[in-house]
Amino acid sequence: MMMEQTMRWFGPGDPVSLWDIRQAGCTGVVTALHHVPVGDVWTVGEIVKRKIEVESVGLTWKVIESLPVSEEIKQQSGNYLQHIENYKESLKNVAACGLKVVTYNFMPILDWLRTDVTYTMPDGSKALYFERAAFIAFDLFMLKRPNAEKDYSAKEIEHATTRFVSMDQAEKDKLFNNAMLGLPGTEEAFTGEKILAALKNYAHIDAVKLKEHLFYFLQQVVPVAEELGLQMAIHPDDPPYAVLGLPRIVCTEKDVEELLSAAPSPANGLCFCTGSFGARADNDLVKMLKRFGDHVHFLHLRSTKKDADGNFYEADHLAGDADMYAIIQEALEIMKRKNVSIPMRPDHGHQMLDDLKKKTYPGYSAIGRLKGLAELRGVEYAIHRSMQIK
Ligand code: DNO
Repeated sequence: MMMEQTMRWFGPGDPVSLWDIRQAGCTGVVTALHHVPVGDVWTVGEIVKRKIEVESVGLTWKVIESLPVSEEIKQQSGNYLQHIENYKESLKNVAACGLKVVTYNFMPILDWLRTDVTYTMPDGSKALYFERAAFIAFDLFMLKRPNAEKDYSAKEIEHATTRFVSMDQAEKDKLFNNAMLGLPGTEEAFTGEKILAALKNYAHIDAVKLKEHLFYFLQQVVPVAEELGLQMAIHPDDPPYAVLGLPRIVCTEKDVEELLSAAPSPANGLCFCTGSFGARADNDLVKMLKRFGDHVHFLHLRSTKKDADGNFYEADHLAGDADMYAIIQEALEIMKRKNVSIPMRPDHGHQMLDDLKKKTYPGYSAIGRLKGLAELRGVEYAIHRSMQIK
């Protein structure tokens, strides 16, 4: 059994078409109803409409990415109890439409964060990049977050200052815009004021408190998901550590252990993103995969290249720090043992060839992802064949 190969599709507005995705060799897409406001119920009508659209080109839709968790639920404020009820209602509706995996995250305010979404590689293709000194410079000198300096060492502040002084206005503007990019699937960026106002809501929410909120959410929704035959798949935090003073709580093996035991169920699981977990040197990806294999419901395969200063860029899928051979081998072992096919997608990809002339969502160009998928598929195919021969 091979992994189910998918790509993310952002819906009808995505410049990468469903046919492009099919021609890349996928059998399915992962997508979401990005137009439904966060916190509202996904209705059967809207889900079916999207499903028919996907199926009209011969693809399937089984994995949602994402059914977003509202800020109210993360903060346990305002209407959060109603939002949890709405979430359960959405789960019922997606299950009724035959969907299987529900990806979500519990990152406060922001989703993933990069300082440069068009970082030029030596071959001229563009990658996503997180440069720590630039990020600290953004935080201290552009966003001017109150008390930000307390989060950094004197040496880091010195580096960030030198870095900031070296930037011309165009580079500063680019950094600001990149760091303020909104959630994937939207064109909207945050503004400095909006972020600073949103950060205030977390002044009294530390990692311990945020974990309590996550566990409460899980205890509410996981039994419903289990009953419906759905699999919940939490996406790790990216980058996997606190940013802008915000707690990040799905970063390490210990975090995963805790969230799985907070609501024990086969339905409580992971979107195992090798790129996000892999951006920390203390995460042993193969060990984690082995340990949590029964709860891995969806795979994001991507490889970052890190340096000692905390910078990382997204390398070619087989060329980063993640041991993709060992990861795919372990995933195939899990699939064999459980007799299931785990859906995967090549996460992100470089902007290359004709991608460079197009405007796509950062990380989600067609050709770069096609290349990543083709390489990953080759590795999987070879390991799969050798496992059968053994
Ligand atoms: C980035 C993605 C994430 C992911 C969400 C899941 O490219 O992997 O944005 O979709 O965090 O909720």
